[in-house]
Amino acid sequence: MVTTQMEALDYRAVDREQWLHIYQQMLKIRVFEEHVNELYTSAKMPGLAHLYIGEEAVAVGVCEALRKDDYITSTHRGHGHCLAKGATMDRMFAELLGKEPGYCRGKGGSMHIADQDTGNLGANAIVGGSAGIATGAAMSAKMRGSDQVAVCFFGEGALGQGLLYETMNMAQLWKFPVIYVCENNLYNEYTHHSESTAGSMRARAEAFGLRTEEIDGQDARLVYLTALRLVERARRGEGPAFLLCHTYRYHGHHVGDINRAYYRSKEEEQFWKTERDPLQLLADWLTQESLADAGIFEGIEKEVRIEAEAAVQFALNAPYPAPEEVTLHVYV
Ligand SMILES: Cc1ncc(C[n+]2csc(CCOP(=O)(O)OP(=O)(O)O)c2C)c(N)n1
Repeated sequence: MVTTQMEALDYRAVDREQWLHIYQQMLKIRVFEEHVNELYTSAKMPGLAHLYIGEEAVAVGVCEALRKDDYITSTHRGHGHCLAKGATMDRMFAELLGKEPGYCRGKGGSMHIADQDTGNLGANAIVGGSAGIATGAAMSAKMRGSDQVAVCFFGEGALGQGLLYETMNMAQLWKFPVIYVCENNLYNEYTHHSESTAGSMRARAEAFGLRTEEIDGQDARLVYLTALRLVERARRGEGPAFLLCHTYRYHGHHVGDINRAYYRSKEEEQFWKTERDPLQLLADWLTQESLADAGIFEGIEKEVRIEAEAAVQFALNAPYPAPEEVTLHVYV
């Protein structure tokens, strides 16, 4: 894995509370999604969901570098991005269960969560579809003279979508404050990226002159500090960037993808879970640096689990939207 500029990053310049907050945010995503899996397998959740477990350091590292009024756009695998940008678990669960207090009044579901209050312009089930939305938001920020930044999250499968290159070209020409964050979790559905994506991933963005960083997406410290630099640079008007993060999804492409042996091995999954887990890596480092101990992690976990269980109950007990609302907020 290529790690650019790592030597120049000073982890110790960030205070302990911020690292613990990053750990807590990652754990929140993991616990949220464990509940999503449980809700799906116990037939309480309609539709399906694409779990983000294993990739938490990317969403949290990047979103922690953003302000509340900055924008993000997300993907079909978007729960982590929404939570990291400030969505609350109760309204997220409600949305997934199709309930009225959900972020889109239960009409969006897992793949279409948007939340204007936290700058989340929406998850998007169309692979690569949100590149235009994020780039447009960055263009708007520039035209309004605000110093907001937009982040476009997408999987490496979106590198096959032409829209991404049209928008990168425009963003670089007009110096839009947008950061394209590619989460390379190795697979596009059930196909390894090497079978669908020719050449170099980073060279695609470099060809347009975008500032490009390629990093270990399992190291939350590295993601956070690299994202901070790119965000500050974009805020100063120095233009867009491409952040390529190498990561891994622990679960299947979606919750129903149980038997994965035909496209990846159990050994590979085990390796990432035991050797490259983003929560464990951060916890180990904090412990080694004497910044935290087992008691602190236990306390955080207890808090997160209590919050998640209350949020699930809230969503299960929440009402469905009234049938007469079916065309409300629907545009043609
Ligand atoms: C335009 C488009 N083509 C195909 C699909 C079907 N599809 C859904 S997810 C997916 C794979 C996406 O892979 P990647 O972008 O790497 O994201 P990941 O699922 O790995 O997070 C595909 C092909 C789609 N949703 N949109």
